[in-house]
Amino acid sequence: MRHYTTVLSIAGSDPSGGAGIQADIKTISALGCYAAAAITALTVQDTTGVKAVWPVADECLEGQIRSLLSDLRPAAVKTGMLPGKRSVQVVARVLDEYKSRIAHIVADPVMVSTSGMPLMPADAIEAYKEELLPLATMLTPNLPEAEALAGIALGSSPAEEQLQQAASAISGGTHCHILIKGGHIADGKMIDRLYAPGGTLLCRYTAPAVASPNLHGTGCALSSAIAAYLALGCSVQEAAGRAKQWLTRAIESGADVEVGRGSGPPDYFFRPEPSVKR
Ligand code: PXL
Repeated sequence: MRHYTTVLSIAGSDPSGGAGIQADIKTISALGCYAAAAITALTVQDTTGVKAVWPVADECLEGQIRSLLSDLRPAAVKTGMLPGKRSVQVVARVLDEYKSRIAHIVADPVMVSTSGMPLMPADAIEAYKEELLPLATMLTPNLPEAEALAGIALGSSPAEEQLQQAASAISGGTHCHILIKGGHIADGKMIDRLYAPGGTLLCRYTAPAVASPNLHGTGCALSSAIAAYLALGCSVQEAAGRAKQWLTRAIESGADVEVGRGSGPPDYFFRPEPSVKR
């Protein structure tokens, strides 16, 4: 029997197809893996922004994940939008039960949409740090998310030591690597920094800045691509590097494509990989 390399995304739905679970499914598929998806919330949204968020019932969320994990064997799990403290706890509890069967969890701490809609309430942050983070291989905060998780003010252009302190405060005593994304750092350099558990800087990733209005879903896509590359056997450092390279090319390819009236997504399928290696 042949097998797909399966990646499970646990995230919110973006019906415009740019971010959330739709971005995750496209990314995971484009990288040659099999995408399974458990939905944490429905959003009302188009390319101009998020209009409303409807969390799914905790029982429904738990049922989806439990059912998938007892049937499929995902090599990696990615978590995205978790719309409340209870959903963080439900996801963490079920993943903890199945952790011996899941090689990697990549946690994207989605807090606010690009259009400014809060996607995770403040009271969920402690549960996120205490219950989900210890299960994860990698966390992928942007600057405001790193600030909220670390409880350290970073401003818009933090020094290297401040970022390192934040990574150290977030990962604490866990085994979780922290990838602080550079998109919100006001130095124009777009450097992503990967820190080992404990906060030692492992790698700085740079990519040519691409001028594109179509950046909707790039955070979701990056964490899904990292999960896919980990599932395919890459090291943490290699997975983060390859994911950024792939995303940069997807952004370049989608830069002049119009999708709706607002911010469109990158071109996830600029170069799809086959899903079964022969
Ligand atoms: O990009 C963060 C994000 C994640 N998940 C869902 C979203 C968004 C942003 O709009 O809608 C479902």
